[in-house]
Amino acid sequence: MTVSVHTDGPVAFVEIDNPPVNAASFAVRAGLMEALAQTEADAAVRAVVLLCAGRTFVAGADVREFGKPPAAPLLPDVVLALEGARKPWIAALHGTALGGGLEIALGCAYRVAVPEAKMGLPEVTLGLLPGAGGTVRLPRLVGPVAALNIMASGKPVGAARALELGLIDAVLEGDLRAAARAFALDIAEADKPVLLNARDVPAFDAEVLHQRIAAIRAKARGQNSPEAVCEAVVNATRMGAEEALAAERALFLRLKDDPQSRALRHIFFAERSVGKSLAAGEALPSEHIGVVGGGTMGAGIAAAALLAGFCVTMIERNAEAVAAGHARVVEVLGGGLKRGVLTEDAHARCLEAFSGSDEYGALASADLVIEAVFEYMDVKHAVFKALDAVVKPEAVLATNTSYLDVGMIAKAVRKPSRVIGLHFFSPAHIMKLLELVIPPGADPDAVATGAALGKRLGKVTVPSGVCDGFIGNRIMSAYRRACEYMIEDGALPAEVDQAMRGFGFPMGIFEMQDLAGLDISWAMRKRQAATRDPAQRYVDIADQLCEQGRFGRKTGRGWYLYDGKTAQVDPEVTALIEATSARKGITRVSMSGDAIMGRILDVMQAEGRAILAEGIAARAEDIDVVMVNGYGFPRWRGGPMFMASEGAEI
Ligand code: 3H9
Repeated sequence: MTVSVHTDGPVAFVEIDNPPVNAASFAVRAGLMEALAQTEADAAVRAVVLLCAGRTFVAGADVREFGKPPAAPLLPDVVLALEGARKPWIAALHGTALGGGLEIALGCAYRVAVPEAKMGLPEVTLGLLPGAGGTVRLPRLVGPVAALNIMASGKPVGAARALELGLIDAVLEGDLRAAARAFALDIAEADKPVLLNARDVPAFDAEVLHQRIAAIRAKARGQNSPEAVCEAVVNATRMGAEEALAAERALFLRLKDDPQSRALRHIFFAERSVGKSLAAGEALPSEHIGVVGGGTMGAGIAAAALLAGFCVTMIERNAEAVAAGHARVVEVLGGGLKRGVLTEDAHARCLEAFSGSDEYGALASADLVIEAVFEYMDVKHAVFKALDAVVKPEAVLATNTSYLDVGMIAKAVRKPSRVIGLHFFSPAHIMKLLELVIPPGADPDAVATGAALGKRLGKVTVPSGVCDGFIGNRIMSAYRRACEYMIEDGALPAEVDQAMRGFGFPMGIFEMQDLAGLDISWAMRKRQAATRDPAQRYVDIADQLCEQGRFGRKTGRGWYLYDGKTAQVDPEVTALIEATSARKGITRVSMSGDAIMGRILDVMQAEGRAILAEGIAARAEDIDVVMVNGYGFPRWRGGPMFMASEGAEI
């Protein structure tokens, strides 16, 4: 039974059991209606406790049902029916009461929760708004400003904060069932609280609400759901409940069929299914992680591992480099403490679990070592040879290379099958994406160990085969090249960047290069010059900038001129670009923003198709997950391959 009723004296327990996350699918909705009828009809029942089996209270509507025709009873009607019960219902929350789950709880007369429970309305992250009365009931319960913050951010609040806000009535310690029963007996004889729908919105500061709405609109960058959330909250403050519920329903239905929501749902499921088809291997237990290299990347990886509870040993060439690497990690952890994402205790534990050394022997007990040194094959080989001499025979060895052949690197060790690639993105303790690079012949246990590490670090871990740049950097190289062609053919960097921002990227490719620094890729291009195919078109504008010492933001000049953090178009760069086109005999033709972005998208999709055909990515969805989580592709567009499959236009 998906929903069962069990009576214990005057208290009835209605329990939902719909693994994995108790989503409010058809069987749950129908079961709740039956449970309501049964408990209303049972004269012995004075109060009803609604709770869930398994790891969580209802985590939302069943998103998988959104592509199908709706089947009655619909969730808004179920919530209305619960709200109309003659007997008090008490929602007893544990895990994550999200979306439609929290809306069910809002239909109950009371809400109680265990201290660890979290509550939220994350619909906006799926391109939706709460559609089962949440936009109407939450503002009436906690006030419109707090309700707007919860709905527009999509972020859950903890039980303590929920109690402060008045979202729940009590935090219950100990066994939830027993504590909720005691709560039910306490309130069974009291008058039922006034229905949320019958209440007025509490007094609020209209100016504050308008400022919040303006800030949300400014941040939405083309997304429709934040705007709909704002509209619904304003409705809740101006309309009676019935009218506001009808308006919410209309907004919800419009958003459900909006391509933005389809795209966000696509990414939601793509992220959860990525890597599931990997060959079965057994992850080796890992507690001690080694990191070779204490630069920005190595320090970020070390910090990420410490934050996830690992012991970390960092290796550098000499005592001075060890100290510098150590300082970088300490700085990252200190930042976490300052921002409040780390408690004092957790911060102290991280520092205690961290050590540095200039002796590879310190890695003798490491279960997994990640190398993050310079991108030169001979340097990598030296590191892997040194590791091979000291680590346990079963330890997994990983390289964080961004583009070198992982199979070639593996040749430095006696058992190459234990070598994999773990390609992190900078800053490694923040960026969600991890490419798990699998060279031919890799041991499935080593691969499973890398995947398990990614999971524990909270990363979205995407398997990739070996090729130049793997999935993400290979696609980025392709569209960067296309952008260089476009500036030689007639567009200007600011026009390309503007087109990308307009599409939804947080920044354009040229701004991004200025931020990262132009010198590293310049050095790489110089190394590759001898092997470059002379027949292939080559744009040397970036080289010319570097020759003038224009390395990007850090030198105050790159593709743009910088005054502090503000980028300005530099007429000298424009002149240099125009002179280059003239030197090559190219008649410059200007391009519209749509034409620029259309070209970028075409190139991304063509490279994505090649990556799939070569088996570098297992699925088109994986490419979308990479582009969205590592390269700023707007999530609400679903990724380049999703756009291609939908025939979507810019
Ligand atoms: C909504 O409620 C609309 C209403 O306002 C109005 C209605 C009219 N549906 O993430 P995990 C699956 S919109 C279907 O790996 P975790 C997921 O695909 C919804 N399936 O676990 C995966 O399946 P599989 C608002 C769902 O412990 C499995 O559950 N709610 C749903 O890391 C485990 O997921 C949300 O947006 C769903 N709603 O995290 C909450 N949710 O095993 C979305 C999960 O086959 N969910 N699945 O791969 C989450 O944020 C996380 O899943 C949660 C658990 C925090 C609950």
